[in-house]
Amino acid sequence: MQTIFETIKKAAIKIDHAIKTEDLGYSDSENSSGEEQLKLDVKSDYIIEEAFKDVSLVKALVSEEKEGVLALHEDGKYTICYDPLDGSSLADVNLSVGSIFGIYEGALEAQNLVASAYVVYGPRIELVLAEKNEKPKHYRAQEGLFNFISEITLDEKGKLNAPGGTQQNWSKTHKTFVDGLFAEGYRLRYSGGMVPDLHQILLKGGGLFSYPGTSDKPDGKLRQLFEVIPFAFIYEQAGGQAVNGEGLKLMELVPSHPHDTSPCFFGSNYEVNALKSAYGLEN
Ligand code: AFP
Repeated sequence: MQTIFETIKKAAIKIDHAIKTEDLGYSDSENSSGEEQLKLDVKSDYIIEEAFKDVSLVKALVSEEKEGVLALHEDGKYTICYDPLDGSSLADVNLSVGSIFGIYEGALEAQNLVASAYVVYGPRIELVLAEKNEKPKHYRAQEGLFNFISEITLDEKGKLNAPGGTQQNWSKTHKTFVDGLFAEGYRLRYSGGMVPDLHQILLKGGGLFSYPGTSDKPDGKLRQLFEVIPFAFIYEQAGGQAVNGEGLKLMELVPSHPHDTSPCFFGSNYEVNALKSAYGLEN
């Protein structure tokens, strides 16, 4: 797994350079979800594909920016599903964006995730790596090298509330629940970038990030393989919870298509248990 983590670090340095030096405009192509691609989306995807193509451990790559599976090494052990530049539409207003990696062994479903990682491209480049039975590890880049900072543990109860999705399309249950957290004094922390928003909750002791099913997006917006499952793994390894709002842990998801989405809630135990109660689910 260290070879894969080192490859992610090399790609991260190159992507950060591209974000800070290259054109932020749109390309003339769309991704497999029909979304217009930024030139940075395409470049970041290229950097990651090039980085992994000679790593014999990697059987295949699945990118949020492309349809299908890119086969690399027949005898490879892992399939890496990744979002090369999540929140890329925020780059042109100088907000933080990120890359997300899910490392799977076997069929592409949550129970086969063996490790995950994400990179935050902000004032500094930050990296979190997570493996089974270990706390997630936080690193910060300095002159191209990643220095270990600490292991990450979520408090039982936090202070931050990151409510995603278009509020006018929330269910009444969800609106009542979110308003209740604010009435308890939670602080709104939502940039529209999943990676920095979830990174902040992890590092600032906890809270809740929610992207529910909405009337316009009943299955949510965030992709299971590239975004939801990798972060669910990290939140559970940090001592928190990650659920879909219908009684399922996100680490039990079985996508039927590589680009399937899911409603998702990630957070400290107090907040996720409160969500389950509000949604009429048993704790
Ligand atoms: P973009 O990649 O289109 O900027 O979307 C970012 C994202 O996928 C994820 O990073 C955010 O958490 C989520 O969308 C924000 O969605 P809303 O703007 O609907 O809250």
